Amino acid sequence: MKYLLKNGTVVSGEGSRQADVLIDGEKIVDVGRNLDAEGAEILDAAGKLLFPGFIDGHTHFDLEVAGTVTADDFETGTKAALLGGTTFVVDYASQDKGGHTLREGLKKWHDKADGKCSCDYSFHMSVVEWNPETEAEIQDMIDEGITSFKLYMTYPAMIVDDCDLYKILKKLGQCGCFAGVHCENAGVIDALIAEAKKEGRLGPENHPLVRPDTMEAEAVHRLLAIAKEADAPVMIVHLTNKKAYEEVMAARKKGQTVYAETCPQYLLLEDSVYSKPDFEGAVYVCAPPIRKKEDQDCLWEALGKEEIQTVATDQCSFSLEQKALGREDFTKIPGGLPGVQTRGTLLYTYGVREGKITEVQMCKLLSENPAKLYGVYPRKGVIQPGSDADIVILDPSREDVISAKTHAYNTDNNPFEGFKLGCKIDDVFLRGHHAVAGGKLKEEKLGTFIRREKNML
Ligand code: DUC
Ligand code: ZN
Repeated sequence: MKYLLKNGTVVSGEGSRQADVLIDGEKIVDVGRNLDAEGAEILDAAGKLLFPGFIDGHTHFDLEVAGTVTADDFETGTKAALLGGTTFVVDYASQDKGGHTLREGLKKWHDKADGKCSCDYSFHMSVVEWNPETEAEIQDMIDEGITSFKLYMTYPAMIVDDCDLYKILKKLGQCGCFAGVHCENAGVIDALIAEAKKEGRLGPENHPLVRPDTMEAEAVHRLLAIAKEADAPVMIVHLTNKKAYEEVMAARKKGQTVYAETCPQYLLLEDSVYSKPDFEGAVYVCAPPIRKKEDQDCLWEALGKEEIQTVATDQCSFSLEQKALGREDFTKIPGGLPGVQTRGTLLYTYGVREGKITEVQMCKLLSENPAKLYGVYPRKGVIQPGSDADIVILDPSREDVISAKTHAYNTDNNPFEGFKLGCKIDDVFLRGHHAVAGGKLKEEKLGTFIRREKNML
């Protein structure tokens, strides 16, 4: 099928320009002025922005958390993603503790995802145990197209200690790969939880108090010291606050390669949400928690200065019934929130329209940088001849409001409920398929597993 997108503004990491885009089959074949193509279906994109398909490097679909499983699996989750302009997700697969292999983890995630996805997909691999077999499997993962990894400094089922952290980072660095690391100080958080419970403080308003910014910053500092010793690049995933940001900047000043990711919830929500009445604070329970206004301001400023490389979502959704598992004890609330459907429209509305970032920077944050970091550039992340025809058409003249009543997630709550949007995404192309048209999903389950190269940012 051929499509000609006429008169839109094509956005890239270098700039925006008025151009037509010709799609033939799965690929973009031409970008330029006054293009013509016999037999092509023509779409008028005048007044609209054409972004390369958004890439979300941080999702959790079909994941077991706190004795339950995320409300969105790869089927519902990738539909919501595509409706929001995300054409490629990199979900977190995981090894299990107790002598299990990375290969078993990868198979498990392929079983969850294959044949179910409506956008393209890949996996990072979470390493939770380190031994000679796991070490040998790193190359196996790379051969399977899994070129990025994840490490946790918190959560009993996932945590690796500093000794293993050093060894794993060193190995990954030697292989030309990097890990995204969840940075929170597990020991102090455990102590703060024990104190809260002893004092009978069991509501969701205690969640941010037991996972303070200082304990994220401490873990970032420690991680970066270990990474320096291991001579390895790392990414801080879901960076939430000013103190942790300052640790990143201090390490970079000393010459370290440190990438940073943040998420819309840390840019747009404040920790007062945890004190909402009637247990509504549970909706916002995620780790690390939502922080304060000064942290938001710091993150926006960092985005404007291009000190943060990508905005992902940490998509991890639960129904209110699932959140209620922690009604008597906030530590039992399954942690996570949905976000894949609204990342682009939120970033455009509250970032670009408010002058905090430019549309070019938005393109870098959502498309170009993640494509490079996750080794799929220039196949993805750019609108140019030869690239996959993954294209988001964003209309800046439309308005919308986020609501759980209309969203595509398999949940009855949305942390951005009531947020006004100053744009709309009505059309999305996935590898040349006009999969979202008129704001509706027209073609499902076209997603393919993408084998990735190594980081090229
Ligand atoms: N944080 C969450 O809130 N949920 C899933 C994983 C994570 O790191
Ligand atoms: Zn996560």
